[in-house]
Amino acid sequence: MRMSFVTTMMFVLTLSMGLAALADPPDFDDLPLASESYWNGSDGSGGFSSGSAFFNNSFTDWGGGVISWDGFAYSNLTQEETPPTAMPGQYTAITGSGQTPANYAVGYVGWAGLPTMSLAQPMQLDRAYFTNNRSAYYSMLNGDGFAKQFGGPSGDDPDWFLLTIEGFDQQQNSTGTVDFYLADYRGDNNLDYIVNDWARVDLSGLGVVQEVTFDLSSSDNIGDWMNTPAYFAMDTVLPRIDVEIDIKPRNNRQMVNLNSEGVLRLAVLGGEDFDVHEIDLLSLKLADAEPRAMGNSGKIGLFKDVNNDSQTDLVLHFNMGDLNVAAEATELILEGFLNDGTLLTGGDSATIICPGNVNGDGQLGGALLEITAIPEPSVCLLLSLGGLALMKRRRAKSEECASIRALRSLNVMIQQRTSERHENDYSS
Ligand SMILES: [Ca+2]
Ligand SMILES: [Ca+2]
Ligand SMILES: [Ca+2]
Ligand SMILES: [Ca+2]
Repeated sequence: MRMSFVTTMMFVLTLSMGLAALADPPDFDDLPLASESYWNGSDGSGGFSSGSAFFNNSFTDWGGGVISWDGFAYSNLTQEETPPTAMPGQYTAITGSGQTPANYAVGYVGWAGLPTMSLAQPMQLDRAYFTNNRSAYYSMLNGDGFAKQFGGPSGDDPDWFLLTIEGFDQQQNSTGTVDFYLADYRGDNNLDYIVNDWARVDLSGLGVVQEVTFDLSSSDNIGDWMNTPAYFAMDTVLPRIDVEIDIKPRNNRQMVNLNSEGVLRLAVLGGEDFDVHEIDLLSLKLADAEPRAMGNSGKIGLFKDVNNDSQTDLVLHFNMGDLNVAAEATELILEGFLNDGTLLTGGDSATIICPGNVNGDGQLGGALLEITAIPEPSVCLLLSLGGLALMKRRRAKSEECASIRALRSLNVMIQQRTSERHENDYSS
């Protein structure tokens, strides 16, 4: 068992709160900090909270002006702090700013346990952003009294500096690890790099986590001692929730007819632990399309229970023509954010109907007209036989819908009789 006191406290707190609202993403910008300064735990508080996550810190004052710290600090330094500390640049991200302004965290792997982020409740993380601090960056770039210059004199040494991010569930079992190389000289020398901007790191592979630890390792060691300065900088941890959506609620025919001038109706299904009122409506996008106002109300979104489970759902309307979707797609993805910044994603199966693909089988059958490029207006000619214009082109299918829209913009009307011509199921 590696459950810490803090974690135990948070576990008890979570139980007492029951199904709490989803959490604020830690971005460190909620921490009070004078400009061009940092916090390193010198108040002895043992850590800090940002959003709904707690970050550990162990600080020791050895006397005579000598201090040490482990775990996490936070900072908004844009350049090396003055006066210089024993380890110049330890509190400064190499970027000179946060990924989200202005504060960011700095982790240090020391002696008192790994830098650890403890979440107020188990959640799925989507991503976080990482970079080097100045101390580690310049040590690797140039070498210093302890550590080698990465690549060595020849530049050929296959050096590396690795951040290993490990998730733990409520029972403190590992949920997996994510590796992120803060420097990597193992490949072609032209591709060797030391990270110097905020890199987005996908954390979704960790699954649902209660706690996350951060460890560092390097190619440059003496025995068990790592010579590379054991720092990393971190910002903007984004949780995510996967929600259930239903294209055409109560309708199992998932046809999405891009040739239609109509409206696609979609429901985001609420649940006992998910209140659809928490959704930031203006952030939502379905296949790049923003929801449109519903009817004449001017409102985006309607809250009602569409599936009779006594949980309020969110009904949205999208213009079919706004959807940016490949003909071969089999799913439409809704993305957006909750009001607290949590990323929201949901997908539902869809059969995409493009002009010329009237039966949704992905095939453009019945070659009555062959077009190999988007025609110029002056030469635009569309033959219509029996009221049905079928088209065959050698373009990649993903281009078909966009090309057809271009045709439509030339006022070429394609008459197509399908049962999906008019979407009638969006009356609310
Ligand atoms: Ca920030
Ligand atoms: Ca190399
Ligand atoms: Ca449906
Ligand atoms: Ca419902």
